[in-house]
Amino acid sequence: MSFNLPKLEYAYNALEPIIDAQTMEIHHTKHHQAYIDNLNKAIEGTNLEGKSIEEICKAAEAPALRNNGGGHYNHSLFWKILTPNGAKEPVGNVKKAIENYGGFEKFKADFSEAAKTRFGSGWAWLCKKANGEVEICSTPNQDNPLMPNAGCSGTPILGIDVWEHAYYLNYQNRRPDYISAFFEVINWDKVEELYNK
Ligand code: MN3
Repeated sequence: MSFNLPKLEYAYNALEPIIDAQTMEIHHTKHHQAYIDNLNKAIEGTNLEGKSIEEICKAAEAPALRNNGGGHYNHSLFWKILTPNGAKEPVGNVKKAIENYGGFEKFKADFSEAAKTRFGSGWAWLCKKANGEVEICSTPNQDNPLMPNAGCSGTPILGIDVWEHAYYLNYQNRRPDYISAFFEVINWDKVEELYNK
C-alpha cells in the first residue's frame, strides 16, 4: 500500500484571487506529489508500510519521515480546509471553542501572528486539545503537532502553509497579505467536522 495524491474538491482557479490557479496547480501536482513520492520511498520495506499517515506522523523521528510524512499529512489537511464558498466565520462547536478561547478576533490575531512570525518555512495551526479547548501554535518545515517534539500538540483542525511556494507568485514577499486573505477561503464546515471527530 502506498500513498496517492488526493483529488481537490474544487478547481485550481476556484480560490482566485486569494490563491491563484498556477500556485494551486504547482503546489498540488509538484510539491505535494513530491512529498508523497519520497514518503513512499522512505516507508517501502519498513514496518511503516500500511500504517495511516497519522500513525506515521505520531512516530516520526527521522527527517525523511518528518519532512515527507508531514508534507503529505499537512497538505492533505490544507486542501480540505480551503473552499471558494465557505462561511466567513466559524460555526457550531468550533465556534463555541473559539469563543472560549477569547473570540474570533483574538483567534484571527493570534493565528496571524503565529503564521507571520514563523521564521523561514513552516505552518501555523489551530489544534483541538483532548479537553475540547483549542490552541494556536506553529511548527517549522513540514513538522506538525502530531509529531513528537514538535513544540506543539493537539490535533490539527486548521492549518496555513507559510512556505513561500504557497504564496510567492501572487504575494511575493508579502506574507502578511497572504495570511489576511487566507481567512476569506477557510472551509469552516470542514473545520467543524474535524473538531467533532
Ligand atoms: Mn506547501
